[in-house]
Amino acid sequence: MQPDSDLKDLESLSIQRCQLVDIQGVPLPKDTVDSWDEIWRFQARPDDLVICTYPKAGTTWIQEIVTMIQHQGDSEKCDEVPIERRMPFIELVLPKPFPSDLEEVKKMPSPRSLKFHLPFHLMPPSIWEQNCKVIYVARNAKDNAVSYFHFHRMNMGMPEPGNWDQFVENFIAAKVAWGSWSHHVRGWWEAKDRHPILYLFYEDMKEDLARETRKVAKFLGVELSEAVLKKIVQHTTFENMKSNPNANYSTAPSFVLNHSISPFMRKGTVGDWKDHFTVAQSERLDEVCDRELEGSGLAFRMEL
Ligand code: PPS
Repeated sequence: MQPDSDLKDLESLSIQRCQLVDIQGVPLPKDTVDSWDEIWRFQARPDDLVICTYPKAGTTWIQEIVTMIQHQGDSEKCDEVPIERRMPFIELVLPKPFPSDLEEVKKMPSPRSLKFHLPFHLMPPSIWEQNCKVIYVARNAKDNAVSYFHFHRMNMGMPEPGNWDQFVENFIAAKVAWGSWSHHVRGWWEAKDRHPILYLFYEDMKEDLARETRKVAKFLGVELSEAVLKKIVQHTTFENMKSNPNANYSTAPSFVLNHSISPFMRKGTVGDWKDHFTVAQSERLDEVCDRELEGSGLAFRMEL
């Protein structure tokens, strides 16, 4: 969202790890909560496309797929703007003097694509008043937690994660930014029958990217030839996105994201949780998820 010159000026700054403050039972970064009235009053337009996930569930991946679909597989056009500046992240409010996407988004021409991580009940009501299309991606809780842990290590604006054992306790207790994983995936799952929401799973995308990309194109009302579909799938594999500076967050300010601690594009797999969770941690998270997802019909694959 910000012009390059603005970001370069900011390179001399540093950032502090944020504090979390509860809003309607969901811990969010303090600066987000301080701007909550403005976020809640966010004015959507009917042709806005919304992308929402629990953090680390595949946002960047679906953003790149959507942009490729919007540009009919033209990868140069897709990556004209680095991913972190392509779609405003509405509830991310950085401390001053960092610029806020909330201001920039008002000036953006339509149609806009917008990024959120909010649980369903905290989404600005105008999204539903304007009947915006939403793509939601969910990822199994354990891989999601592992990815979130490493993201906390490398993102200097996130709360201090502590070690894995400490982080996983906070994750299970929903004491992490954006709150409970199970409330998030369930809230959106139940909302999908009342609103134009395409609900995707990270594991399905790993299993068959072409099939899931076709679903996205259909939802967006875009016709794709088989040749274009092939280009999109090729461009959005983990390996290709990892080596693409406009999709791998390497152009984001380095004082915020430190890729030498852990790269943003880390592993991109299903089942990495097995190398992190103890049996006891795994069973405790299963127990919480089973209880909180009971009766929802939601099921996640933990391996492929
Ligand atoms: S964020 O910060 O919340 O926007 O992060 P998000 O993009 O949601 O999640 C990052 C994780 O998604 C993985 N990723 C991918 N996996 C497979 N294929 C592709 N193309 C892809 N692109 C991003 C990324 O590697 C992070 O997962 P982990 O498990 O940490 O590798």
